[in-house]
Amino acid sequence: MTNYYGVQHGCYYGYPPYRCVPSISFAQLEGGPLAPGLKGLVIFREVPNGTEVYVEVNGLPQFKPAEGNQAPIGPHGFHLHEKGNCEVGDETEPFKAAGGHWNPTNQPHGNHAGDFPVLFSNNGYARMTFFTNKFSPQDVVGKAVIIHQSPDDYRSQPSGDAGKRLACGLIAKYQ
Ligand SMILES: [Cu+2]
Repeated sequence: MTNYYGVQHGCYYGYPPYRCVPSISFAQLEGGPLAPGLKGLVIFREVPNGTEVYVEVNGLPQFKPAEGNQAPIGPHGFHLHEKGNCEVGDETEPFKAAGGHWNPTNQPHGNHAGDFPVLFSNNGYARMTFFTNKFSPQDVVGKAVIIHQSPDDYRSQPSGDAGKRLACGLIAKYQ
């Protein structure tokens, strides 16, 4: 597909450099019943050898340390889930319709393409940028981004024991 300038999508990293038109996809995060004030944006941008993921979120719940066998609230597990469906469903177990982790190469948890770093809240605000070579921005169009109540342990199978789902966002193509 060509864009307005007649340039093929995808980056050409040689010469001339202006022919680079990175593919970009994005998701708007909306909190569910467990975090109704949560709003956020995730941007997936093609960069040399992979994808840069930028996320900015407001309205995360206040941190609560672990107590007994109750997991802490925050830092927040953050993943790609396989189904692009952000229906709330059961209000006590929201966003189950998004399915499990997106795991196209059948890896153990901790190495799923959709395993992301946790989000650290700063009075409800979090921002982070990281790099992954496990997918391109187009690969994740139609998947869902989920923020969880509790941290991912990158160990429990299949999903890291990150607890309930606070927010969901459907990934769409930007360019
Ligand atoms: Cu998840």
